[in-house]
Amino acid sequence: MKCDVLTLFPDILTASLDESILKRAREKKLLDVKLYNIRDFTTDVHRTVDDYPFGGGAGMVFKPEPIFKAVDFLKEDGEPRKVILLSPQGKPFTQSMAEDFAREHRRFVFICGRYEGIDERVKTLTDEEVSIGDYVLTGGELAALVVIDAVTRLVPGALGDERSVEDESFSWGLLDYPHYTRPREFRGLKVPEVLLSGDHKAIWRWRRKQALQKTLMMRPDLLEHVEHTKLDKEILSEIEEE
Ligand code: 6GU
Repeated sequence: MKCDVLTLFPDILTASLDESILKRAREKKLLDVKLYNIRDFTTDVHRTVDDYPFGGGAGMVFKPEPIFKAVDFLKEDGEPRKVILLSPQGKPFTQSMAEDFAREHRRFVFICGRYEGIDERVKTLTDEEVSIGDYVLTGGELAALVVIDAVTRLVPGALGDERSVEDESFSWGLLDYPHYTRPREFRGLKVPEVLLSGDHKAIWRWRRKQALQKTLMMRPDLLEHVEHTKLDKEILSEIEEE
């Protein structure tokens, strides 16, 4: 994944990009993130990025000029880019959107909004407006990180073990099943016997049942999108009877 991030606070992103999986992905050239400070694209002596809202009201509005200048600058090399505005008004970011982004080999530009809002004309520059959930953040930086993180771990080679992507939760459309490691017993809490049995079919079934149960309890809405196999239906009726 190649992306350019336009922000007033590049440092919010640097710490995360310099740790763990994202750091390793960058070292392996699987992830390329360039951070640009929008303030560097201002032209006045005060480096102004915001202004009062037309029509009045509280708060400031992000000016269009520096953002247009920054995007023009990025587009100079002629490489096609998908421009994404991060804002609470955007389309909800989902795992399936992350999968689409991971498949696309274009560059991405993430514009991180700030203040009470952004001049509406900036949207003429963007291909998509994306939100990471129904709550309001002080800016789009954390959202950009969330998107970069979720997409990077889907890039082949970014995780040590590729099975972890396929195995887990949302790739089944369900929440994840519980995990255990050593010791077998810790403070009186035992690891479920089936996981020690070596019976892979029984383990698979137990995990599927746990995932179905957890999803039924925490996120029943997710089950509407899951196609249940014969075994799922059998497990679900078992759950119903319990
Ligand atoms: Cl993308 N930006 C802001 N400021 N708040 C958000 C968001 C984005 N997604 C959810 N809340």
